[in-house]
Amino acid sequence: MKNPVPRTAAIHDLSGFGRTSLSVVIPILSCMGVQPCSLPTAVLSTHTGGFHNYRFVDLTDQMQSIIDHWKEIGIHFDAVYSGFLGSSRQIDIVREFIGDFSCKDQLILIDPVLGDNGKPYSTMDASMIAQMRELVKHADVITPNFTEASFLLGEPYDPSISLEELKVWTKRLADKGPGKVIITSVPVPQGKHVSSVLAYNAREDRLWKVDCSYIPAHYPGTGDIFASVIVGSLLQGDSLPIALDRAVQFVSLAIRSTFGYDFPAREGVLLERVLPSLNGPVMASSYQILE
Ligand code: PXL
Repeated sequence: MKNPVPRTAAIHDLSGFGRTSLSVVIPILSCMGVQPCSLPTAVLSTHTGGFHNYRFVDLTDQMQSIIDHWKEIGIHFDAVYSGFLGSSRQIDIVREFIGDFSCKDQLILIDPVLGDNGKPYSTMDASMIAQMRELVKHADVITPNFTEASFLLGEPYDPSISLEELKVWTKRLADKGPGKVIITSVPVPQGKHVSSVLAYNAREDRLWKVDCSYIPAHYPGTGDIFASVIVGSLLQGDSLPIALDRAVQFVSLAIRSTFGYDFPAREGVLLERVLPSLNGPVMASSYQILE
């Protein structure tokens, strides 16, 4: 039976303070008319970006038990969406989950949360990066940032990379399995105040780019917000370039609405202020077709 509202498994941590992971995934998906079913990977007092002495309760053992119950009641998911994973074992669990809950026309989006600005997050290690390289083979869509793309490909992090080389990166990532590859926070060497998002659709051999004006502030959680809008948009039936546009516009609006307030960036963007805009029509379209 078809779900009256599209339903996604949302496999992320729950960080109580700081607007990342499930704290942003749930409101965004609900707002976009998608039912998020949370499979929490860990509970943290705060996310790990900019907070010290955070508490981290690993839920690896509980995850399997929750999944077993979901299997017993036979839940059908229109999408499986994973983000921050807390341990190597969890990466295996997500791979098994994808196999066990697989069904026709399902969307599998893996956001390979590993690091940013050239560095892995404090909870990541080399074996988790190696396993993530395996996990992404099972996705339809992946949304690494530029740092994560370099980790997945085993390439050095070099912000002076050329667009030609980046095009090769998107295709090499697609060769691993995902038909759609979106790389965010791509540096633009000649543009001081812009970064780009690239998206490649392997089936159509088509590449899109959206430029974003750069604001000199870094807010944790924007990658989770971006990927959540992509999930919501694709489940609403949008094309890849429109999903890309909507996600870029929403993240830009969230950052612009936040910048200028005098509070610590580690608290994240003021999501609550901009959430209603997700229900508006797609206003502007700024994607460029590169190939
Ligand atoms: O937004 C990515 C993310 C998710 N979950 C946790 C994090 C981070 C990034 O810092 O620390 C716990």
